Amino acid sequence: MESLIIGTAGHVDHGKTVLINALTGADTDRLKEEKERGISIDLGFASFPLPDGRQAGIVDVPGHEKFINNMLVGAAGIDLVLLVIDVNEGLMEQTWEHLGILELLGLEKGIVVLTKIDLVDEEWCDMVEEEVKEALQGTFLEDVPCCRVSAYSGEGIDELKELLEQLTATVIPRDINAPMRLPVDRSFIISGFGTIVTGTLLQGRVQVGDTVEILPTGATARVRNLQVYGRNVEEAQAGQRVAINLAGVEKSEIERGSVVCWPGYFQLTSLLDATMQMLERAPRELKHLDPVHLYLGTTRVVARVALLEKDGLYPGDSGLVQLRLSSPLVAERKDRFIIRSYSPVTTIGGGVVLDPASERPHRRLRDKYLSSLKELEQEIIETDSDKSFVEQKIRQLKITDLKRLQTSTRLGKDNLQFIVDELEDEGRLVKLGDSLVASDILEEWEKAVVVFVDDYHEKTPLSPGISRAQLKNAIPASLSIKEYDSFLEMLIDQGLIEERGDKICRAGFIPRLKENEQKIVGEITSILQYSRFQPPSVKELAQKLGCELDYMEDLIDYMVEHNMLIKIHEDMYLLPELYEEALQELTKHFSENDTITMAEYRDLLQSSRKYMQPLLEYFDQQKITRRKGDYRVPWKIEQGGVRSE
Ligand SMILES: Nc1nc2c(ncn2[C@@H]2O[C@H](COP(=O)(O)OP(=O)(O)OP(=O)(O)O)[C@@H](O)[C@H]2O)c(=O)[nH]1
Ligand SMILES: [Mg+2]
Repeated sequence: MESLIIGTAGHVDHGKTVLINALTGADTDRLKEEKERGISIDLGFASFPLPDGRQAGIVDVPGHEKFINNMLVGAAGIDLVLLVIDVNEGLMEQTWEHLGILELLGLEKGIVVLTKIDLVDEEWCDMVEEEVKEALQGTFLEDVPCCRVSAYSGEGIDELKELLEQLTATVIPRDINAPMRLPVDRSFIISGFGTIVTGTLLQGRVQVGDTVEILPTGATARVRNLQVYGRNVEEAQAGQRVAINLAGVEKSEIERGSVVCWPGYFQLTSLLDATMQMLERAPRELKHLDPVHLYLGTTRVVARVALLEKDGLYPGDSGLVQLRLSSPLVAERKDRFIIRSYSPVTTIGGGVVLDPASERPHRRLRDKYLSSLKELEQEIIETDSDKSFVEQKIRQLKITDLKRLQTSTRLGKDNLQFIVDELEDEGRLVKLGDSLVASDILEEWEKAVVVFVDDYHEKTPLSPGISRAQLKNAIPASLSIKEYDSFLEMLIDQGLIEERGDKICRAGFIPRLKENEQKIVGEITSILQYSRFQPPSVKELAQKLGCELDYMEDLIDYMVEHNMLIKIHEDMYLLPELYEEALQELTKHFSENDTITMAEYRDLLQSSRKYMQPLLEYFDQQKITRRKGDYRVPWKIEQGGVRSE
């Protein structure tokens, strides 16, 4: 069953409540004080069965300027409006104020109703209608039908019902598959039942037995009973006026302005990026960081408006703003809000939320934020698509996974997945394992890594490459190990870099020696040939050849890397041919003996204990020999893989 909400608007005493009574038979002025004073104070609700079987709810709002707060609560969540004008008075102060509010809330449909026609003649009616039509030019109610009624005589009421039926047929139904969200407009206790809340279900659906969350307190409660238009139901859907009987929650935890919603889906926010429009009729300009009253849904908080692109917003102006709230509320992208000046309290403007979870206070006039917010604004105005919003969030977060993105965008999981897939297909984002990065940001990182590696090679041409840990500094974002590994793997796949051992180098990189270095390498080789099995240490080599120690170490590393040297120990390097010779001596010895002592080996190689110890340890390491007390035996592997003792 489709549902929708018809709102009312208009100056005090212009006949809204009596009109609703004529349409539905309900008296929406239920308070004693309302009866006594003959004016509406708080919101009233009535159900209105449309002739085609659909149900509508009608919201009666007070017209008196003192109760505009209540009107604002009622105006949130309506689908179309009856702008009620007393034909005797025409457009008055609150007619304009309500109209401005509805326009700022993005309402697009409505009917103008001239009331109390029993008190005037037709000529007067024609004249007032003419005037009203002219005055409404340029508003969302220009060229809408105008209906003349008398609630007393009943004249025009049937025509109005017919018009309503036609117009309601054009209302786009609310999304019943979105996460459930109900801004509370009333909460009260009925003895024997407990806490009851009412409101217009903005999106999604709710069933008896559901667990719901209440924000901002964060309390959870169970739906014990549900009523829609006074009837018990098992399920209520978006677009309906709903009364929920909640179990497990105190009345103090829930009040007008609270939000009843799916648990865990909605979040509180205190920082909103928005686009704001000032009313033409606003009494003065809004300055940077002016305090205001912000009305969103059924909530009202004090906020400061940071003007992001202008020094002042003048009546009729619009601009990007950041709303810094004094207490958090639930807001979603595309939510509309109204701003009233702090004191004296008058409606001055309103706008649309572009980003409900602004990451930090923006500095003014900063291009970076402005251009991205402008894009969002454009998207909302033109295509109403979530895509660019998602893309921007990904960019802001630098690297994110779906879960974090969902918290950040507040979009439904399926919807978000769909958008992410689309962005990936279009090449606008790239997946790094489970994480997402905007493709242009990834490109920047690629460039940064390449430059970093190139720079490293340039500075240390002898080094085979850079360590992974060191290379991570090239990326201007903090990546998890998993993300970093996926990123490097991608660069390796693209042929930009190569992994050699535990080092990363540019693909195809060959450490090269300069001419003078080749000469030094030659000299090192000669010295080592000459010193045979008593090679000088690296330090001694550096001294002998007049080089810096660091430099000599690089050269030696290079020679090891290129099999020009064998590293026996931190400070003992042998030329490969000498190593072979040493090995041959050992093998020869073992062909005739079962064991060898360090002294025996030393004599064989005409060396000294200082060198023999590291060399034999090296053989042990290589599993050529095995130490047994003071001597060594060959490390034999027997058939079947069992080592001999
Ligand atoms: N003659 C005549 N009087 C009407 C008609 N409709 C309303 N009235 C009178 O106008 C006065 C105000 O009517 P309400 O319906 O209470 O006006 P309202 O717009 O709800 O007023 P607020 O809620 O206070 O803003 C009452 O005294 C009604 O009796 C009508 O069609 N004909
Ligand atoms: Mg009223």
